[in-house]
Amino acid sequence: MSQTVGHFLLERLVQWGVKRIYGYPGDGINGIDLALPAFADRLKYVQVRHEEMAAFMACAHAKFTGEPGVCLATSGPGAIHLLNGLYDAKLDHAPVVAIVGQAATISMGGSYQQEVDLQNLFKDVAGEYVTTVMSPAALRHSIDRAIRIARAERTVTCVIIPKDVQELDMVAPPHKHGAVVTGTGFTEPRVIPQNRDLKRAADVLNAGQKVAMLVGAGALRAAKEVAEVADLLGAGVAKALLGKAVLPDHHLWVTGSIGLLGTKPSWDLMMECDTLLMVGSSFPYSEFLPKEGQARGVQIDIDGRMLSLRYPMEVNLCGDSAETLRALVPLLVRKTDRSWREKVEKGMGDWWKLMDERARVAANPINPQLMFTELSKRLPENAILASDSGSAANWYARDIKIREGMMASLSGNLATMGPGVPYAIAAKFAFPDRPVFALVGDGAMQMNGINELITISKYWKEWPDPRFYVLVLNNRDLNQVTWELRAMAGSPNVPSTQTLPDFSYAHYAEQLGLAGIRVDKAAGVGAAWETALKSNRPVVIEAMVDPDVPPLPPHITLEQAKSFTEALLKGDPDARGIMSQAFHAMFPKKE
Ligand SMILES: Cc1ncc(C[n+]2csc(CCOP(=O)(O)OP(=O)(O)O)c2C)c(N)n1
Ligand SMILES: [Mg+2]
Repeated sequence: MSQTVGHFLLERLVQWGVKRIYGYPGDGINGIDLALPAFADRLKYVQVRHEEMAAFMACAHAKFTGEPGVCLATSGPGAIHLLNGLYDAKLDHAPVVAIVGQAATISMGGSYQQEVDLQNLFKDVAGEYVTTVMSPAALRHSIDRAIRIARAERTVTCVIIPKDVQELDMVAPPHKHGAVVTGTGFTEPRVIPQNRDLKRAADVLNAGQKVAMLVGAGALRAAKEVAEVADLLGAGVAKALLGKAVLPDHHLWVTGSIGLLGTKPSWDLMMECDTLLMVGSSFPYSEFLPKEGQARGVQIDIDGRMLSLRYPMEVNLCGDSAETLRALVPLLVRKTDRSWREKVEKGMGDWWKLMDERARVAANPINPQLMFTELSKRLPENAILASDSGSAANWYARDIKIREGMMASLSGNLATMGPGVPYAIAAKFAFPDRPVFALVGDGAMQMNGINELITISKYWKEWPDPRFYVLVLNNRDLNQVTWELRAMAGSPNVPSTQTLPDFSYAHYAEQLGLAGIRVDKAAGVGAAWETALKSNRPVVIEAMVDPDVPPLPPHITLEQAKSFTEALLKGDPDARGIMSQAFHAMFPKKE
């Protein structure tokens, strides 16, 4: 029986093991969409509200499962809408394949309606592989290569299919000169550095007396090995944002997040260490790493391009994190002097107490940190968390204690607003029996989240387990940037750009048939979480939080403190509230 190109495309995706596509229709992909019903039992189509969300979901699918995510959008506007989500995937090294339509081959080059130079548009974001399928015989290799390259390079690839080609009869590549004959399948290789380099690395690590480790997304599947090496080296371990789920936070030698959203113990760890072992991270802010020359460095990364990128390393090991650490273990000598690690643990013990105190500082009406510490205590087993960018990312980074078996992610390198809710949706589709949490600011909700609540209302009854929670921080402000303006630029608040219109997120959720909980008193925070966790349907928890609680960097530099004070002196309209909040946060009073 003859088969169209559109039909073969879906069949090939199934052969590659793809189970779900995130998409939005348009006449540029009708030839693909028409074939979808024939695959209903093998390929789930998730209809989103905006193509950018489809790309975020494909990205989150890749981040949470390790499999490539697939998104499908029409030509012109649909393809353009994908871009931000695709960049999120590219920057965080998540394998994502974008399939997009194009004007018909008979009209291409004719300045035709919805005709955009897609090959050029995607050239940067899908730089490793973007191709336009001009003939049915070229489809097979195009899709095979797009998926294989996305996986092998951990990046974004794109297949553009003109609409008339989608409707043509499929033709297998002929057995003749000029044909490209490809197959499916990819398995990860085992990549381990040379023995001599492992030995050099071990020598550096064995010589150190104060070893700091920094782990990122590349170490997510190497938890056991990271813990074993850290124990041998008596090291403290800081976690880059994307590596939050590498290790549970109950170990006091885990110093949590690093950087502007980091902890003081991570800062101290880096400033005082004599040796740095970095595993699977491209954490960008070098000023939070040791000063050049202070520490001897060893780095492990599967991607040779990422080595010695943030700190000049003495030994650069190109290899898989788990395999390389395992190969290092027999070469390491267990440090008998544990005083460095004990110091780290003491610092972390104090830090957790401080976090708890900061969360309990009274605010008007709710201190946002309290939402996170109260959630942290109650997080169900195997929870999956997705944070948005904004102040939520600070509290997510510092106040949520990850436990074993949990997963957590966000937009790390692009740090874009808007992925919180779509990431959580993709997590739920990938792991329908696990509880999923989106932690989102009101700006990000207004940008994307409230629209994707409609997607949740469309699909949640299909989920065998309804546990799905969206925390909205309603502060009527683009607060993270408001603080950046204050702390970095020394400018006063700019209400015309920063203040957000109010919106009733909880009521809106109810209107969609979801549960809505609005909490506006600190005393009600614990109870709000308890009620939410018992809900028989997805819940939006709208928390009325105080925009004057400062997401202070772990170490306020003199410069930042100065511009902060100047902003207040120049008549920032919120000056009094901020002043009192900053004061309490820095010098919390014991209750
Ligand atoms: C697409 C995009 N636009 C703008 C920014 C800059 N930005 C980063 S955080 C932020 C504020 C987020 O506000 P909201 O979601 O309300 O969270 P809040 O910080 O108020 O808790 C902005 C504007 C961004 N990162 N991404
Ligand atoms: Mg806000």
